[in-house]
Amino acid sequence: MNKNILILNGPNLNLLGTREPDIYGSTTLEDIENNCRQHAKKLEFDIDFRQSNHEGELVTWIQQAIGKTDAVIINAAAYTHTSVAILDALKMLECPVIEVHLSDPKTREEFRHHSYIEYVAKHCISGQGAQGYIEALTFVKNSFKQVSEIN
Ligand code: CA2
Repeated sequence: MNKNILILNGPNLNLLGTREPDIYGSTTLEDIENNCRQHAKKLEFDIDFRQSNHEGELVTWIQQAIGKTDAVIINAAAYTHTSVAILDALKMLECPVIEVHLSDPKTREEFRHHSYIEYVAKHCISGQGAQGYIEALTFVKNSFKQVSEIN
């Protein structure tokens, strides 16, 4: 049976590809979703790809994923640097959490250097643009393979 992967995107990422292409590239979030769907098919994953500008909605979606999702890939956008609420919700998950950023926040303004997501993330991919989401899916696949090899 295919594994279920939840891919969450935080505020403003719905406007991706329309501004600041020097930092975030010209790929739209819809392009990223389509690329993830194609790659997920090869990896035999079912993906649920979502974006919200609202912290509480992201928290609710994470809560709904408890016990139902095999991994969460999250680009929490600006909430990465501010949201204890998202961190607390992610802590309730038993599945792996992978943090993704299009840019590399650690090399940008100081207020982007701290990540709350980092406390729970099994792995973090930054600065790879849209390709980071594909790498995150591949990372998840490889970690499932390793677990099944051990068992
Ligand atoms: O690099 C990333 O993926 C970020 O998570 C993007 C966030 C930023 O606050 C983080 O520090 C790093 C910002 C997303 C803003 O999205 C835009 C969409 C359209 C045009 C410009 C920005």
